[in-house]
Amino acid sequence: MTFPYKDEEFVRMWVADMEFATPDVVIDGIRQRLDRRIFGYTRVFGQDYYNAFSRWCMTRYGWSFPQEELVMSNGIIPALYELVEHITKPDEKLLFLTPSYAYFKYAADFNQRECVCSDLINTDGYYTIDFEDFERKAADAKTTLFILCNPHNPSGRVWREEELKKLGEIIKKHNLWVISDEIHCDLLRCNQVHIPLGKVMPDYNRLITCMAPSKTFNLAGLMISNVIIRNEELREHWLSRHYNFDNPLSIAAAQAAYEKGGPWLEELRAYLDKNFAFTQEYLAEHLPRAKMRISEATYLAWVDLSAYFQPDEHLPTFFAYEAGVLLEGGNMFVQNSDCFIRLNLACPRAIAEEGLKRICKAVNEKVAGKRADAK
Ligand code: LCS
Repeated sequence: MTFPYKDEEFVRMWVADMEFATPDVVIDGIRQRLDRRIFGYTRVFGQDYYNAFSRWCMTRYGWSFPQEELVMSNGIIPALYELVEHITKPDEKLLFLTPSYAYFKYAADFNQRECVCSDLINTDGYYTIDFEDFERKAADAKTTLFILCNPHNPSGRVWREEELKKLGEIIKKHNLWVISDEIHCDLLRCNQVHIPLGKVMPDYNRLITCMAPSKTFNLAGLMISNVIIRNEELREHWLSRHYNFDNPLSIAAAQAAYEKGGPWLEELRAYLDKNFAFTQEYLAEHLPRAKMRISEATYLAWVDLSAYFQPDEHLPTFFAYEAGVLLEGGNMFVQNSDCFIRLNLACPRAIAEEGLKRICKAVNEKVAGKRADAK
């Protein structure tokens, strides 16, 4: 595609990674490992990594898991692709809540499994689960796997204990496998608390929890993430297909992040809170019919532009051409997402401001153009 902007002129508010440097403690961890100068085949052998990550989970979420349940993956996406293949049979279906991170659907498509979507209910920008609809879909004997995004990308919801318990009851009743993708769980607004699904379903064996330092510490390119598999047979299967070798620098980075990255994360969260408040105020002033509620988690703002666009308009293309802003939106989130854009606010405020300025200008010019056409 060719755009009226040069590559360096775009404001990037799309892919979910950050414009912030990873913390010094992580760089120091990598450097120390680098200085050992031996990079042979490596895996998470000792206790140290488990100790660091499990302490992180205990301190922040009051949740722990046995060491043997932890396996490593090069990412959550590859884990999803593999788990879907192994857990579901070819004629079985996979359930998730929509709007959704599209890779849940891609994991089904890749494995030629059917998807079943349960639309979230949007009340003034606050998304809740339609439990009746969810249970009806969960009750289908062919639905065997549910992928939960906890917290939820793109709505930013942090699921409350009552919601997780209700989901847990339905999951149990229908004996579903469940993958709880908790990759965004560290990125909470300062007044929020994350609850791992594993904490409200402590004895449920068909549960897999995915967490990673990648979003939290801007380490996605190091490709290291945690998959906690309770079911022994599934875990054995995973281990039989993976050597479970990992990049030694990635292990060092992740371990340092979990051991020493807490204070940096608190600063990041405070900064993100302000970016959200700023964005909400900016939109209220310059694009008053846009609806945005501050996300409870993630660094992603989910903005309803239905007052300005038709459902069939491709918003990422519109904003790339008309505003020089790269963002995600509309049917990139499977369904129940027409006329929404998602803005990545993990950037310096000046960049967010420039992006917002361009977004508002482009929409206001579109509206003005329409009015002029009408005359
Ligand atoms: N799961 C969720 C819910 C995500 O949001 C992402 C990244 C991943 C998994 C990817 O995990 P990885 O394979 O990197 O470990 N989300 C992105 C997004 O919404 N836009 O760009 C990336």
